[in-house]
Amino acid sequence: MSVNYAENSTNAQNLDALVVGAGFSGIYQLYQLRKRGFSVKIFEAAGGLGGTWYWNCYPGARVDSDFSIYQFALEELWKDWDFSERFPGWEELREYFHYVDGKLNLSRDIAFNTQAVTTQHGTVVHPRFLILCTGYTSEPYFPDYRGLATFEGECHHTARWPQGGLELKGKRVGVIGTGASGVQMIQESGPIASHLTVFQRTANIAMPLRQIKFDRKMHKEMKELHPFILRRRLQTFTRFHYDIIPKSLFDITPEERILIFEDQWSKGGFSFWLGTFEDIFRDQSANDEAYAFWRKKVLQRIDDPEMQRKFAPVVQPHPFGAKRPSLEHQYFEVFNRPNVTLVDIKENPIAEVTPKGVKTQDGVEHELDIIILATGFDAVTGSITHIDIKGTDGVPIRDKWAKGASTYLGVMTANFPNMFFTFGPQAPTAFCNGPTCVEIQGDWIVDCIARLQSRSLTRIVPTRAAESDYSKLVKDVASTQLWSRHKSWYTGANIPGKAIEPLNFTGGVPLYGRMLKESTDRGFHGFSLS
Ligand code: N01
Repeated sequence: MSVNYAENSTNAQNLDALVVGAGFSGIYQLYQLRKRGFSVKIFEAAGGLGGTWYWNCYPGARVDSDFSIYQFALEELWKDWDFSERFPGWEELREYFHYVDGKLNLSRDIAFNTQAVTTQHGTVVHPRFLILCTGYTSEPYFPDYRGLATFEGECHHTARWPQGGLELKGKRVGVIGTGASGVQMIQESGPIASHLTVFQRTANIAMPLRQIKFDRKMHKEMKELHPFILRRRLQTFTRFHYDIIPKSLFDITPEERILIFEDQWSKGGFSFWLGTFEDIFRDQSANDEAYAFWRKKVLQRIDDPEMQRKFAPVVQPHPFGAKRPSLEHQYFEVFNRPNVTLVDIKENPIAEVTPKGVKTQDGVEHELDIIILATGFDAVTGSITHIDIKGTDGVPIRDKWAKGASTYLGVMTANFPNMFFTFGPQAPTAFCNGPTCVEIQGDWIVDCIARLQSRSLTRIVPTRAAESDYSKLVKDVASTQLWSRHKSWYTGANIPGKAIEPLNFTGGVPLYGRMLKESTDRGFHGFSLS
């Protein structure tokens, strides 16, 4: 395998492994492979570490998982680092990556501003293994609006936010999209913009974040708890430190159910989703109960009856959780402000972008200084299919997966020997706490490379039969769950022309981990070795 690269040069020529991407996964691979004595480098397209936390530096961008599980579980790192908030923002996460760099001495093996390509001239490196750690929400989706290029103001995608920042204060700001990025942008910009216009296609069943700021005493208490949290996360379905309640909400009295809902609601974060009843994920009537509870809470926060109808209709816009719920802290209140307008683009779609703003189909031109595209990502597969990589049969990965992704165990794909990926299709990915998933897949990959070396083997590739069986399993599991039947980035339905399919393995991380281990224990069952 040879991979060309553009721009920065490194001395990397013959490597054991080339890692693409310097977010959580790539860093973990570099650290663990180096520790085992392998030569390894990272190519990173960005100018710094952090992956998603490098690109998503828009106002209000912050993580939606508790800091305690959203960091590396390596003791040499967590014992000396304190986050100041329960859900840290991008600035603090960048500081954390800087700290990790200093502790683990990472940058000496990373070529920044460097993209892995196969067409451009440049130095060629010859890694024995290629590990794509390119993230699942890395490839931004830009809608193809007529006239977008003619807009005279500033227009930015949230995931390509200017690194130097952008002044929103006193500006006429338009946000297109109300997913997690949109929610965060809207609640930050509403109070400071002269006017904020939000273009909403689908209402967001967003839940309370419940931020906490920590003082020194709390840090001390949390450090004592940390080893227990790290162990607890290894016992749960999604590797969060709380778990889905393994019973139906109809098996208990309505009173008991309400008390459990209230309890989980008050905890904030994903507790009301990943910490409630198992049938919410598969049974529409159970799911409707959760939505009814959510709706009652949210209606109290919105003044205008018309706005209430837009944000919390009687009938769910989609089953609760079928799109990843966003976390908010003043989102609904923003729409009570006189300087904020909601435009329902399901009823009245965007017709075009003009030099002055956004024109909707009713002929109204919404004049803007800044357009923010919070329109999401070609998620899960996009960051892999946008790299020009060909298999041994000459077929590029984007063509192989054009009608649907197929992998074995969500870590490799047939015809692409020695190419691994993390946080990609058919793995728990979006249904797993990120840094934990990185460890599970990362440890497996490092162990695989070490075992091959110890047996003097140089090549590993999944068999087509194993890939086909595994891909069927992913679809069978998903077919029992509500999310797989609704349009979202979980299924690729957010990208025009993309195959619609379940992109994640949702049988739980414990089962996923067992399948990986079982393959290794059975001599890399499902793989062809040579
Ligand atoms: O993207 P999204 P995101 N015209 O796809 C709308 C992570 N994340 O960047 O729902 C008009 O969820 C689209 O409308 P609809 C997290 O995993 C985490 O917000 O398709 N509108 C939707 O409202 C998250 O789930 C955080 O009808 C268009 C929005 O744009 C994932 O990234 C923060 C449109 C896209 O929402 C993706 O979140 C940010 C069009 N042509 C991101 N196309 C944290 O909190 C799309 N939309 C940690």
